[in-house]
Amino acid sequence: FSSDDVTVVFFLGGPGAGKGTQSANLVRDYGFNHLSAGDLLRAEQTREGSQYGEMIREYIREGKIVPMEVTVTLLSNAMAEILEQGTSKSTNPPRFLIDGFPRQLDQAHFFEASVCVSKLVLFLECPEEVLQARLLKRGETSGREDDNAASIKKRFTTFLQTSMPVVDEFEKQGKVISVSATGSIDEVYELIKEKLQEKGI
Ligand code: UP5
Ligand code: MG
Repeated sequence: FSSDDVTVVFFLGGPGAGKGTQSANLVRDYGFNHLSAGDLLRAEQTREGSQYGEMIREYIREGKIVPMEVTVTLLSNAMAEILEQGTSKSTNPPRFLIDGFPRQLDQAHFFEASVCVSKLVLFLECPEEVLQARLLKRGETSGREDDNAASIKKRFTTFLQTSMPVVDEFEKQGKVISVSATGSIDEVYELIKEKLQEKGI
């Protein structure tokens, strides 16, 4: 896709930072099409006949990053489907909010070279203690296999070691909008809206 035809915003932040929660607000108010890489991987994991199911389950439980061929294919297929079926929200050009991807530098490079160059990166900043508390609480009811103390720790380590370099690189390109995500859901959303407005969105 050409970045003239579609607007891609990557939505990054540690595990439990609130990407999914704030995505719902952004879809409602800005006409974004929301694609969560984690949700797409979990759907593929349980899809009948998928050859990747077991592999995805193992990677997610260990907080490791699934090989990008799988993730990028799921994302670009989902984008194409939305555009082809005309189910895109009504902005022109269509906007895609890509939640939880790219989590590794080579994945950022590969996606931008083969699918689409991003316009912005929205980054939710949040300390580990806050993330851990949110995820342990959600784990009481979420049924997510990675919402337990051991997996949360691994997810956070992967985030720091492997995913933060992606944010740092986009920061150098001046593309990152960084928002503190420790406040309430409404407070965080207010900050996001302010910063988007500064960027003319
Ligand atoms: N909550 C949210 N905001 C709050 C606030 N301001 N105050 C108080 N509570 C708040 O929120 C998490 C919880 O916190 C919820 O209970 C919410 O109510 C509350 P949520 O909005 O779900 O946060 P989010 O950032 O989306 O957290 P998530 O757990 O989805 O983050 P992850 O990045 O860990 O998960 P994701 O699904 O993206 O990835 C899971 C795994 O898939 C990865 O670990 C990896 O193994 C794999 N993966 C890949 O391999 N490649 C990819 O490209 C993507 C994923
Ligand atoms: Mg999420």
